Amino acid sequence: MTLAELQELHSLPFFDLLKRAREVHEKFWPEGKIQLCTLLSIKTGGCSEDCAYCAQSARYKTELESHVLLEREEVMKHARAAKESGSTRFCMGAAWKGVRGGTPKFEQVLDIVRDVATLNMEVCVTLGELGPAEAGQLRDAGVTAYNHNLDTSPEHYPNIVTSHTYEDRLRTIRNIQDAGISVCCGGILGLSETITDRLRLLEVISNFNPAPESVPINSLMPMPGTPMAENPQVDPFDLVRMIACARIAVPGAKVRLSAGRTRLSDEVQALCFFAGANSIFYGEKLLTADNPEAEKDLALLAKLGLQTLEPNRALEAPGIDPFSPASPSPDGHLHHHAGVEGATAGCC
Ligand code: SAM
Ligand code: DTB
Ligand code: SF4
Repeated sequence: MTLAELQELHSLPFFDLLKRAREVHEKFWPEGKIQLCTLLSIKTGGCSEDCAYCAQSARYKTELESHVLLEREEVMKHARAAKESGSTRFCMGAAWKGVRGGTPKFEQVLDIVRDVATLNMEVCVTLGELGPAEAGQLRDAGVTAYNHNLDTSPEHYPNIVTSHTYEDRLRTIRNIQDAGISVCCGGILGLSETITDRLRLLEVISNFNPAPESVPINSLMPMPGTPMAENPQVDPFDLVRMIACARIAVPGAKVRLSAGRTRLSDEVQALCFFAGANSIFYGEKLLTADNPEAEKDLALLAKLGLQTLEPNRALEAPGIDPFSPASPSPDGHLHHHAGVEGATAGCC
């Protein structure tokens, strides 16, 4: 979608936007189920990067307890527990600028991925910058999706991060796509961005080819010691609008209502599900920050009559109607690698 199209959508009266998003959601996701994903930080803190929202950056004096890369058995313990609790996707995060093939650390990550892949869950990792060879090795080890967020617009990004560029992020995304791994790419609201920045992010993401498999929408969790520690909370109606726009812009992707749910009421979360969110992080912890209790989430889903999704390691796109104006490329997600260049034109 273009920025102008997104601006037109976003400026609709709230209920008109919700109605449009709901129509797209029901068409692309007729079963209306919610995917449960569990996060684990496998390497915490001490990151060289200066992302202004992140408690794991070594540049800021935060209250975080760092730890080195976890051992395989420790990770497996968490992955098994996640599966038993009903999660169908296990997402492992590492506070690194990126990974390099041939290093003992990367070999250890590959071993961890091979183990977790035996559980028959979707296996997602988020390890920072990635080259083509490393992407291929992760795919061969059993990674089904790679999370690499663009977080905001290309214009606002340098106000948030200076230690790497938007171009660097897009290059990694291209490497993931080329390796045939599904891309999980989204952003954060609450980084002192404008509405235009939010819609520019969606413009870029909606022009990925293949389309992303999932789009996480995080709300900033202000972390003491970071430059964004005092940022105000995002207006819940703005969050719902963003979810609705993401649903329309990337109709075949799971839209994940991600960080920040501890500060959302049940009613706002219900509105987000209505507007097209169909995945959440599930379990008491995100990477380092708090998440709602599992029982509380299950109670909310039950109250809303929402069922949870079964695992899908193939990560196939749902039925895509090639004649619908809201459709992504008819070729779908994983087969056609036109890449992200179209998205970068004029952006960076
Ligand atoms: N180092 C890797 C990277 O930067 O891609 C992976 C880990 S990083 C913590 C993953 C994502 O978590 C970030 O891109 C950002 O969208 C989100 N995130 C980090 N800190 C956050 C916070 N305080 N509030 C909301 N989202 C946050
Ligand atoms: C994503 O978009 N959000 C998750 C996951 N992908 C890796 C991470 C949220 C992190 C929230 C802050 C924390 O736990 O430190
Ligand atoms: Fe490091 Fe990722 Fe945090 Fe940035 S977001 S400081 S790259 S862990």
